[in-house]
Amino acid sequence: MNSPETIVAIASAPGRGAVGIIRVSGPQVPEIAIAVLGSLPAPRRARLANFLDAHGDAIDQGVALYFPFPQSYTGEHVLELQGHGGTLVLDLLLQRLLELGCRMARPGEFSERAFLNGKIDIAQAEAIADLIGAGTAAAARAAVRSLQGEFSARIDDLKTKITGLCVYVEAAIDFPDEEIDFLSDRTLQQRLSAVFEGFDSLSQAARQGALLREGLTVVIAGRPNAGKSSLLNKLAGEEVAIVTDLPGTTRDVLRRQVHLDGLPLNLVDTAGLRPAADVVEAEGVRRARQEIARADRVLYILDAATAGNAAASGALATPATLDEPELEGLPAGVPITLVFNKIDLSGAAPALDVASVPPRVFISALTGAGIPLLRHHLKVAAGYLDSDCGALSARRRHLDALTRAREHVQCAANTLSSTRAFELFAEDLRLAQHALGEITGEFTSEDLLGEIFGSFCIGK
Ligand SMILES: Nc1nc2c(ncn2[C@@H]2O[C@H](COP(=O)(O)OP(=O)(O)OP(=O)(O)O)[C@@H](O)[C@H]2O)c(=O)[nH]1
Ligand SMILES: [Mg+2]
Repeated sequence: MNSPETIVAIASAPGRGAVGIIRVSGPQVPEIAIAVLGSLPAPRRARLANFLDAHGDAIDQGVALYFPFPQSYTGEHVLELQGHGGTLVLDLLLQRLLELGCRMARPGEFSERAFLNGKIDIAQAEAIADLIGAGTAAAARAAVRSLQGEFSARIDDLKTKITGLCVYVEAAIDFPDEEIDFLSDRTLQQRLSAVFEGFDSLSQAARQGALLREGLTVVIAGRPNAGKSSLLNKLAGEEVAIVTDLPGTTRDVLRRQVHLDGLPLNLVDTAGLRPAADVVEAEGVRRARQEIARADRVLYILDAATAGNAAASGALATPATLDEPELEGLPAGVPITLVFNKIDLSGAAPALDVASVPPRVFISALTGAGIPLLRHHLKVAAGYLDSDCGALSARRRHLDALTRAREHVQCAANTLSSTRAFELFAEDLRLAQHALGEITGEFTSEDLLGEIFGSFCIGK
């Protein structure tokens, strides 16, 4: 499995620093270590050494670590040189290692080799990138859990349960004399529900992790002057956007990330939607619509003081009392929440009404009334759980694979009860296993590997 090429990269962050680390991995490491250090260091023991150039002069002095195959990060021979973190010194050392026959590593190539050598699976490799990129403590905890293999272990557990199910049914079907009614077979039903429970709890942990990683993109849209920018400022806790009483103040798209109890919210303020007065505003409205189409949720802001009596008073408004045409032209499929703003003027009480479609919140961006209700609503609508409920760092591709796998199991169950055709049943379960295998990297395409490791840092 080991690659014939020896790769090298600066593993520490670019720029000046106290320590600079260069990592080398591959079959030539022992001879390279002897050339650069004078002799091969004892395995896994820190050694103070001079890093030598071609003439035997020191380029730098530092700590050398040698990890012989296979007990290393990549599963190959690895040499780590920890010198001083000056850009020039590190470059000279890198040049020397290239002269000795190394080639520059691609981004993520060390981790890719770790994967190819069976040191980590793909879900763990992705968790490494997630840990490095984590924006909150909760996201970092979820990444560490996945990195330690919890996600992969739960996938394996599901696969074992599915295999058990398959074996059980095959054995039962082998005795055609005994007419088995699968619908009333307790053991089968128990096994099936164990599999579905496994899917549900894993999906929840993964969905939570994906939310922590990617956050929720919330676009604030509506008519000019409704108070969109005021709401952005309120949620951000600072004066991000210009607010004036002139309709058409905001023209550019403004973005700000805030955290809602650990959930990253990517807030987007947009130009008020109306037939534009000039080309600049027209462009602003075009961009606003573009953002709306990409949103995870749209907060559609209405001026409660003018949005119709029933609605504005906070009474249960029928859809007819709303200015419905206003919502036309918003893309179907993007979840919307109607936010009735300026209740300090309309006199309505702060309220959250999730029974209506779309849900409604009554707030004042000026006084802050109702803002806690809005925050609560955003968390609930996203399916975000406040407490650290064992979230596992996950990506959309994982969620997608979990959904497909669950559907295959459901299909298998349906097949069994309607046709008793074991071959079809087994085939559906095989497809489910395959979808689960995609998560850990049992079945991966070159493209996927390139996509995953290509987004890593150099030297990782
Ligand atoms: N009384 C009251 N005034 C508000 C409230 N929210 C916003 N305003 C005022 O309404 C006016 C417009 O607010 P903006 O936040 O600029 O509205 P906008 O929707 O961003 O407007 P455009 O950028 O022009 O589309 C300003 O004068 C705000 O002070 C509110 O809750 N109560
Ligand atoms: Mg604005």
